[in-house]
Amino acid sequence: MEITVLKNVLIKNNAIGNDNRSLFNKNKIFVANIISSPGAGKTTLLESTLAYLTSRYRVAVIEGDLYTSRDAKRLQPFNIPIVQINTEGGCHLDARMIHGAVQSLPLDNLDIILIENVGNLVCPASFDLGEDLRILMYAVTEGTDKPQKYANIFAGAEVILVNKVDLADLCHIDLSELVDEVRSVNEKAAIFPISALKQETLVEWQQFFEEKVKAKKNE
Ligand SMILES: Nc1nc2c(ncn2[C@@H]2O[C@H](COP(=O)(O)OP(=O)(O)OP(=O)(O)O)[C@@H](O)[C@H]2O)c(=O)[nH]1
Ligand SMILES: [Mg+2]
Repeated sequence: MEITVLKNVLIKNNAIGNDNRSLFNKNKIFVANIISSPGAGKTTLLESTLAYLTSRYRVAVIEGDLYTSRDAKRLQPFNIPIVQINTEGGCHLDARMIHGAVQSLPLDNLDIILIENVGNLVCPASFDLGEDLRILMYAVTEGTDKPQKYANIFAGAEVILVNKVDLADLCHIDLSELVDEVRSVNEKAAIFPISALKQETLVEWQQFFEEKVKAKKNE
């Protein structure tokens, strides 16, 4: 019985996710869903890339958090539309929440929506939000064993940003071993080792992202 209920939830979520995708496609908005465990560096990445992105594109952010608006406040200086979703304890964003959030965004005046999901390495894997790109951020401080332990979320990502590489030596992490572990559950994802605090490590990733945005504009 419980399994049936869960299935129904996911079927409904996927239907709304598809509606979101149609809406984004109609408006040629590129949407990225950024997933990670708590504290891997999602908001730091947004802080480091929004200056560049907003100088070229019309960007909005949807922030997912259990309770606070702290991440949204960190992004206020960029002066862009930001919607904060508080899940009140819920461990992921779902398509219905995104559908609600976009009602207050100027959809005919946007190129990119960046969604920061709730920090969690399990639940967000199951919920399609209607995004074009699913980005998993993973900090080296989390160890080399997690790709296989949390295989679902690693397998479902099109991009894996291996963050905090500046701390790799301190944490006794061998980056090539970590990449091999990621590859053991996801052969195709584009993998970028970065440090969200250091602009110079973000260049390749930003180029990749920008190409995706442009490709959607020209579809
Ligand atoms: N050394 C180092 N610290 C980082 C890096 N990226 C983020 N941090 C730090 O990690 C901490 C958490 O970063 P956040 O950006 O708040 O992480 P988050 O994923 O948004 O966290 P939640 O939204 O709570 O899930 C902060 O103290 C950041 O300064 C990095 O590349 N290197
Ligand atoms: Mg955050």
